[in-house]
Formats: sequence, structure tokens, C-alpha cells
Amino acid sequence: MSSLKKIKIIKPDDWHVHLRDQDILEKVIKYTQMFYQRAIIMPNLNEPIIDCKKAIAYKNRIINLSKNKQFTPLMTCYLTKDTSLKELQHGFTEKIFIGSKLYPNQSTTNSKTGINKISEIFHILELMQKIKMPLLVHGEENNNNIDIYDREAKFIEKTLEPLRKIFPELKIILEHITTKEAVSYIEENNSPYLAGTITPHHLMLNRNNMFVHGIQPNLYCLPILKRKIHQNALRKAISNGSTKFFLGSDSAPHIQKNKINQIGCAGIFNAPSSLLCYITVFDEMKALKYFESFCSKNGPNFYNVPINKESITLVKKPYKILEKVSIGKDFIKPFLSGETLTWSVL
Ligand code: OTD
Ligand code: ZN
Ligand code: ZN
Repeated sequence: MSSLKKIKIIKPDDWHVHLRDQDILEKVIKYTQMFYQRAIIMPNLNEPIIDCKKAIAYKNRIINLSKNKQFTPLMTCYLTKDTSLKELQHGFTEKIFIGSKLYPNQSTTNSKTGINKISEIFHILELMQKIKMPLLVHGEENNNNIDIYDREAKFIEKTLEPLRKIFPELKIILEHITTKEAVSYIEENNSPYLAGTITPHHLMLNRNNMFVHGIQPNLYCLPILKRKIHQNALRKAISNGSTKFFLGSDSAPHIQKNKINQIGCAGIFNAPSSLLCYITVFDEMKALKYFESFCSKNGPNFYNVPINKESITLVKKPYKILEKVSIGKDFIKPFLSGETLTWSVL
């Protein structure tokens, strides 16, 4: 009998990933498919996915480049103040969209057509509440006068809480949460209409890691890494078995020359190791019994879609993360590239 520690779980889904398009999509998609049965594909392309036609075309490009034909991309609609209600309703009822995405203006990559003032889209949110269409939120207040480390907490106070009073039955996913404020907001509300996703990098790192031996552009992402007390709050949140939190890797590949630049762009490409990073943290927190719910049950239950039938087995065996993914003459550097994790996929 092998003495290897093994865990078999229902095949997980990634409820928040950036796959990009064309040559990058072609190279990165297999990493997401290695671990996940389904994934919510973020719509922030250079030309954002703002209607059904664009979503169907993008979904087909993803499927055409997929080797794993079991994989299901779940599409989201990038909200603008001009989003058509008819289009949105059609997209949701026809299952073209699983939800809509709120980007506050200039909050992250390709968000320059995002929302300036939340009241601009109240009519859209009203419809979404009525048809039970989930709202996926990049929860940062888009105001340069607010310290970058405070933007998530301010968003909860200034935008999210008032919004939830107006639309109490709107299903909201506060994505890639990074603060103790977000954790307690979700835990204390304990609402069937509110959940949060957590990334591997926000669980494994804090803001000190961005400045070890100099500045580390590959660890620059938005929302930015926070203090250790926030990192610890996230680690605790996943360790107590709450069903309000689930997996959303926020893997966001950029070619290296755009990361290491006069103005380096935000985003961490964790797809080659995301599931292994999560299990490492659950293991460190002695919370492996909640790993499967976080990865494979809480998300589908919140989105009201079936839990996967397939499974995946992880073993406690060293796994070296690849150094780079070539894209033409350039490359993308994965999160923790070249480092060795203690878990791998069987
Ligand atoms: N954060 N980078 C990107 C998106 C995310 O806010 C996000 O979801 C990106 O490059 O698309 C990032 O740092
Ligand atoms: Zn975001
Ligand atoms: Zn993202």
C-alpha cells in the first residue's frame, strides 16, 4: 500500500479566470482545463464582451482551441451604462451568460468603459434581480483619492452596502476578496444572495512579498496584495467551512514585456498551479476536510448549477511549477515559476 497522502474530490470549477484571446488563449487554456471542469471566463478583452454575439463568438474560439472537449466555458457580460436590457435578458434566459460583470471604471485591466457611478446601471440591476441573474463584482472604489489599500473596504461601505439595501435579492459575488472587511461582511450577512471568491495568491502572499529583494512586478495584481492580517483573515475564512466562499483563481496572464515595463500591468498567471496552491493552503491550515466544498460545491450551489460528476485526485508529492509559457518570441511567467509545491495531480 502506498503511504502517499491522497485526496479524491469532485472535479472543481474556476469561478473567475482570464483566458484572453488568440495566441495567449491558445497557450494558456490547457492549464485551466487540467484542473477544472467549468470556468467563468472574464469579459475584459481589449474589446470587451458586451453582448450575446460577442460572447457566443468568444465561447466558440475557446471551445475550438480546447483539447479537452469536456470543458465548459461560462460566459459573462461586461456591463456598461448602455447595456441593453433586452440583450441581457435574452442572454441570461438562453444561457449564453451565467451572469454580468461590474467593473468600476479604471479599476483593473481593460476597464476604461466600466461603470463610473453605480446609479447609472440601477435599471440594469433591477432587471437582474428580477430574473435572478448574478452580478459579479470587482469590488474596489474607483477613486484616486482613496488609498489603494483601502479601496475594497471603501467599496463595501460606500457602494455595496447601499446597493444591497436597494436590491436585497440581487445575487452578488464579491470577487477576489482581499481584506478582513470583505470576509466579515460576507460572514456576518450570511445571506443566500452574497458570496465571495478567493484567489490562491491572496491566500499565499501579502504585500511584503511584492518587495522582497526589490520590486516584484510579477506579484502586482489588482486588488493589490494586502497586509498579513488580511491574508490571515482569508486563510481563516476558508478554514472554517463557510459555504459563502469559493474558488476563483483570477489567473490573469500578461506577456512578460508588458509586466516588466515603464508601466507594468496588473495580473498574476496562476493557472498552471492554482488548484495545487489552494490545497497547499488548506493543508497548512489543517482544513482539508473543507477543500472539496470550496473547490467543487459552494460555487455551483451559489450559481444554482449542478455539481460536477467527474472527479480529480491530488497526491502529496512534490510538483515543480513550469518556468515559462512561450508566446512567439515572448513568454508569460507563471505564478511561483520554478518553485516546488508539495501537492500534485495524480
Ligand atoms: N486583476 N489583472 C486583471 C484582472 C484582475 O481584477 C481582476 O479581476 C487582468 O489583467 O485582466 C488583475 O490584476
Ligand atoms: Zn477584478
Ligand atoms: Zn479577474
